[in-house]
Amino acid sequence: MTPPDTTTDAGAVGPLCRLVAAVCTSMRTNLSGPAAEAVDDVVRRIFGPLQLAVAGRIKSGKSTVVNALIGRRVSPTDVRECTRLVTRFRYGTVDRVEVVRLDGSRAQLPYDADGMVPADLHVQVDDVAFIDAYLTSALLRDVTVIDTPGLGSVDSGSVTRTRALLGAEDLDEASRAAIASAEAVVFVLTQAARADDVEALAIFRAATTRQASSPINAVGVLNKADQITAGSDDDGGAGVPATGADDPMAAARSLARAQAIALQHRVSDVLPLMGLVAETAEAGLFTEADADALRQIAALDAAEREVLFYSADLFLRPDVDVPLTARTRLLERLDVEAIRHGVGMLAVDDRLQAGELRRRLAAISGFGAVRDAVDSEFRRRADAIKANVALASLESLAGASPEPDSNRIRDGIESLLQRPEAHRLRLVEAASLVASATVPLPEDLAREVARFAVGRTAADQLGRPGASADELAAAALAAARRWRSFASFGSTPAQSRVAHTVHRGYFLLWQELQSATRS
Ligand SMILES: Nc1nc2c(ncn2[C@@H]2O[C@H](COP(=O)(O)OP(=O)(O)OP(=O)(O)O)[C@@H](O)[C@H]2O)c(=O)[nH]1
Ligand SMILES: [Mg+2]
Repeated sequence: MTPPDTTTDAGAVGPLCRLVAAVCTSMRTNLSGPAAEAVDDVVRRIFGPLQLAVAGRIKSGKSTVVNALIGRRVSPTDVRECTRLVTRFRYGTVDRVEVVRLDGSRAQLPYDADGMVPADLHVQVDDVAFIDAYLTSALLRDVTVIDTPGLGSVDSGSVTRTRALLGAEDLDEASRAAIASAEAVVFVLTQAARADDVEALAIFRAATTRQASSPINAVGVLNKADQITAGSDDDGGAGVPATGADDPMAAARSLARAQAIALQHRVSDVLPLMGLVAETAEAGLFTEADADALRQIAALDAAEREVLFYSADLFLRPDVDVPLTARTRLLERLDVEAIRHGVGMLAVDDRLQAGELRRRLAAISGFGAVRDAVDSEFRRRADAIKANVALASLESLAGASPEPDSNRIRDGIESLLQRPEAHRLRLVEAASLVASATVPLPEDLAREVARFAVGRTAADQLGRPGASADELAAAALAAARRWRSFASFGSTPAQSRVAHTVHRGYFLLWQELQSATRS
């Protein structure tokens, strides 16, 4: 078997992944060449970092969010050819860009002078499958971040858009394949054209495995929060001025809540974000010169200053006593609303230096919550997420393979699922079904199943932080009883199957906790 990718540490590989990998290794010896190779691929992915795709409509700010996550401005955020291609940002000790052609050959390139993936790839774009960009970044050790081409079209209302939304022209085969390998997703949404966002999400789901987009492993980001104005749209009637000095995110937060409810079966939450500010702050692009420019704007006559904040055009009007180059830079790094907030911070304390301004801008950008979601919902749950995706890959491989391979793979899966320690895999699958409302359950039960399926410790799983082992055992037993009666009474056959899985999960956990307290 080809050795797994060793360019990363195996942080994501936990007991469930090891279990699936062991079953793969034992089943592959009886398989024919192509099936064995496909199983090797599954194993390679198990031992690689979590594959996190950033997806969304064209120009929603996907590349900007990618850069903020990586902490470096590497992915181009304007209209250039590589934005139409899938780019995988991977951990590597030597910075390099590899263009992977459809025939599998690779061409190496350096990053451009600005440290970005180069605009000119020196190859026919039609021949390119995707781009692998290697760099050192703490996040990339455990997570490969995949920047995806925008779904849908900016040309709203046109025939092109409708056809594009039907999926036919959205993704070429190579992009589709690269996206299909995603194990978790950040969906970048915007206020504008929300119907497009939702349809983009549906197209993305169609291009991925079922597991790649359920609330278990998908989170939404409401980007361009700085441009979201209350009352300008049906945003739940936030009634808060967009520029409210107290909470610059108030309008965006309210809209994000409404979107989270609308998309509750697709994503775990929708988090408001000023992506551009996050990128600038995280990639260290806010300099003393920028702080100086903000200070100069703060020193302008109040009326003159307010006119600047009306629009990007007015911000760059020629007759203002702050150098145009400095204002252009600010506009590119923060945009008008965040500049206004920066100026507001200086109005309170004009001694703030670039470092502190950067920290405060980062704090209002909403990026902390996005990073936490990636960390706690994806990176730390990677074992369960990856193992479940691997299992789904094996199931579809069984379906696609001729006999006797098909049966052998199915036998392997069956023997895996018989093992008590693999029950968590069934739980994660059940939780995905419930979270995506494929099997509807009352909201409190749905939340319980999700928590139980992906919690890292027994206390996490039972929602009892700080409880003693005895208390946890009692809670597990009580929950097992509750779910057994739910499985038997008052549920549909599909709900009953889920309830049996959850009941058995609690029962196994109770046994485990019992034996732990006895030893
Ligand atoms: N005001 C504002 N602008 C943003 C924000 N996030 C991104 N942008 C800008 O929106 C434009 C598009 O951002 P990209 O990151 O290139 O968007 P994308 O989704 O990758 O675009 P495609 O790959 O072409 O589909 C850029 O000019 C960004 O600077 C934000 O939070 N606020
Ligand atoms: Mg892009």
